[in-house]
Amino acid sequence: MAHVRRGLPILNTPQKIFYEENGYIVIRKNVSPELLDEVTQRFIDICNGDPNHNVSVIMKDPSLKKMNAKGQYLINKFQDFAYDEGFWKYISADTVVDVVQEIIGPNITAAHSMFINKPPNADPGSSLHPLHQDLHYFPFRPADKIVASWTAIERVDENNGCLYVVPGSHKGPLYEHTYPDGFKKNMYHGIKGFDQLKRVHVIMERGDTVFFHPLLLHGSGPNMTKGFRKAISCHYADSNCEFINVEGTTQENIAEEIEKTALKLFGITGVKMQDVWRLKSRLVRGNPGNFQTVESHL
Ligand SMILES: O=C(O)CCC(=O)C(=O)O
Repeated sequence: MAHVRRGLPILNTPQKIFYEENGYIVIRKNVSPELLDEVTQRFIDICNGDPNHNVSVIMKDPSLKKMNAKGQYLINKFQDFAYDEGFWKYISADTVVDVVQEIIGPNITAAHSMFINKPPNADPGSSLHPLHQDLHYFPFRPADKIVASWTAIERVDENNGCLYVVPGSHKGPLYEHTYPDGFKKNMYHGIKGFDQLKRVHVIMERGDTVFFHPLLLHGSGPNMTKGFRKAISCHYADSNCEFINVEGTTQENIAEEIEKTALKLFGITGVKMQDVWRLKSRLVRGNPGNFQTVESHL
């Protein structure tokens, strides 16, 4: 039976067809301004040194570090905050999760979460995100049972580094990812040789959310404005997704980096990429399936 809100389907048939054909769908005014204010304030407070949080990874823009920038003028990403009750309000927001349920079904695990900030004045090579597919980072399948939400916290367009996508590319394979030529940021892998593909810039207003498939080719440009470009995002998987062994696949390079980072940040030895995903994931709705097989989280 179709999932409904106030008597209307969450996604209508043309929206479902658009997602299936293009690998993404934008839902306008999907997240309330109040919730966006709350998560933004939480981001700023933690950037300013509030120690009371459960954010696993806090990343600084390397070009802004050299300029001695501070706080939200320096920090460009929070990652893995499913166990932070402030950010959990976004991850578990009904307006987001109802759309996710339409795409991947009722058993939903939040597998990866990010607050992405593009501060002003960064080196453009550092501010951009190269063309990539998110499935490169995920050791679970099937790909059709994974979806990302990405919500604009302010208007995003080509001037401040909105997302761009290659419509329909989710129907292709997972490509080999490596570090791009030029600026290298930890784990920002990209694919090479696809510059001729037609890119669509996804222009969005505050509160709009784009939902997209993990094989969709996408990236974002640099923020060339004097303001910030902030967004909040979560990758959701059907909890019944199966973990895979990535040895001997194109994902071996990222597995190695993730395992080394887990050792450096958390002192966990012998950890496999699959364990990292189990540790940081959190059940959102339905049955726990294959993800919540360990007690603690990072
Ligand atoms: O927010 C951005 O600029 C890009 C985010 C993205 O593509 C990702 O983290 O996979």
